[in-house]
Amino acid sequence: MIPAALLVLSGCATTAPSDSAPGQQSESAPADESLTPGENEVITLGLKFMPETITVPVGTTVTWRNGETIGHTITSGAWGDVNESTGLRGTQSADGLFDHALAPMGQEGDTFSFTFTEPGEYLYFCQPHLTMNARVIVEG
Ligand SMILES: [Cu+2]
Repeated sequence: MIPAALLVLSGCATTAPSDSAPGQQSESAPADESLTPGENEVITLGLKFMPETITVPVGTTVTWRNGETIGHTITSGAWGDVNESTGLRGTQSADGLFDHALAPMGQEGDTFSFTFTEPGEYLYFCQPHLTMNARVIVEG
């Protein structure tokens, strides 16, 4: 169990200087808090959408924010045949409602917003990353 203890110690050490993030963004939230999705917000992190299912009232603008330094896409359309052990989807079919190339965190274009004006279930995915499969449920 010594390795686990070392991991805990190093984790504490790396979280300490989180207040000194470069001030490109006007919000002064601590770094760890900035990786927590806000209301009507989805963050891309660890090749996942967080949360993977978000439920909002009709007329809501949902914002996606990149939480890591690689690009993603926010591509509307059905996905399926997700492998239970790997999380990789087997099928995808873009439907053209929205398709945004999300820039890496900290770069221009690292957020994307879309307003849902009709109730329904909207599936979307990230084109290059087969683990990134999510949905927006819009309640009327
Ligand atoms: Cu991605």
